[in-house]
Amino acid sequence: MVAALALLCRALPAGAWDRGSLADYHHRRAQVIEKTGGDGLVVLFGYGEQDVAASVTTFHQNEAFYYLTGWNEPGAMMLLVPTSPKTSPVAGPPGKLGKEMLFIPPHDLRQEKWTGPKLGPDDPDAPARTGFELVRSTAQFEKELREALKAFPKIYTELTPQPESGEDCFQKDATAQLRKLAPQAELADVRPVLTALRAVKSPSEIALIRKAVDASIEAQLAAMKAVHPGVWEYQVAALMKYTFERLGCEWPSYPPIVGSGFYSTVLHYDANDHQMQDGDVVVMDVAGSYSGYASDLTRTLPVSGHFSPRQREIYEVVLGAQNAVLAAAKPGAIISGKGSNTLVNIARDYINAHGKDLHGQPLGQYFIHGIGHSVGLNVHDPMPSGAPLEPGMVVTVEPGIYIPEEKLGVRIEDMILITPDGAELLSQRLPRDPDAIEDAMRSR
Ligand SMILES: [Mn+2]
Repeated sequence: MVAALALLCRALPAGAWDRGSLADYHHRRAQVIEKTGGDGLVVLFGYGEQDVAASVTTFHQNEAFYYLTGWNEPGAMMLLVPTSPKTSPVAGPPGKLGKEMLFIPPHDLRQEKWTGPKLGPDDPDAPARTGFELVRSTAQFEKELREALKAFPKIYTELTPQPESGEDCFQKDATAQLRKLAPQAELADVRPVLTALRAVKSPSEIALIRKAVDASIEAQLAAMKAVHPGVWEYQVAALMKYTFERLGCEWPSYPPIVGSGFYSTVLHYDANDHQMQDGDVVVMDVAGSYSGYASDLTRTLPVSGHFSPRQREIYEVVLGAQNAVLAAAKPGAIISGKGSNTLVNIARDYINAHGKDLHGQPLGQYFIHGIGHSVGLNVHDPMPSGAPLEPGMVVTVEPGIYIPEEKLGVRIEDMILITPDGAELLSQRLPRDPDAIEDAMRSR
């Protein structure tokens, strides 16, 4: 185990935030201009310290802003100007990216004693470090916006909040600020374009997701060795966070859920404050993010190290449903929505056809959530609803059965990458089979 960790440490430099190639972000900006038709400016605001309560938590960037800039410091803005047949500001065939500007706060040397050295807009290496040819002070944003509006009286910006990011007031405030600066401009929502782009991952994004998954697999394996009667749920959650963070993840992708006994049936239980009892199962929905990219994995273990016959029966129904969905996951398949052959229906049909509750009723009624979701910069990444799967999409497959009457909840959650002819199980290395799970627990 120690040797395996040492190997992984070499493969995953701890604490390194990997932005990959800055050309990738430039390419995305060019795509946004093309997909919006190039008939307007694109303006996005990054989060400020106050938007993420930076006094109590680590700063994390507005995901839409990060997706297009790779810029991870507070208080920044982005302005994209398309080319225009007119000479101003950038001549060229319409619909292409003409000018791209990043605005960052000017140096505040007194504050930098607290925050450490920051990049300033006038630093000679600002373009090289940001990938923007034009880096300006935030104080110049208004002037540059007014200039650009002369050629394009339309602005694409975020008009809908990002609910998956826990956003509350940020988007409203940003829109109000823009309306004040450009009262004559027509505002259009850039979110549908960003949602479509973000749903299909680039090779560099997939590489980061693999790192998040690999570190989270190690956390799940460590938990398999640590679970036994008398251990507290929070102790397992702490071990899992420790494990993926020491492998370079910066934070949990969502509040860790470690629920045993009755709490294995509570979907968003995150108090993790019960002691595990012999004879119960424990659901561990815990995973970390690597360089901003999330992962999402769940395993269900018998606390004693051995599934009871009833626990194994229910576990195998969930596993069978997951295998049925994995076999059906390929380009063109639909996660949920209209039509009978969606992935969620495949799972529900399987569950209904196998096993019964204590009253002789089918088990489908105990599968009470969706079968999967997109994963990327957010653990519930935006994805056009009802859209068919495409190569490059990364989604979870997570059937579950929750029977409170039996204090028995089972969820098995893995992540897949859609490939041209099927799907790759990214979390292949993490045991799913009940015998393999018991083996992994026995080697503790
Ligand atoms: Mn999930």
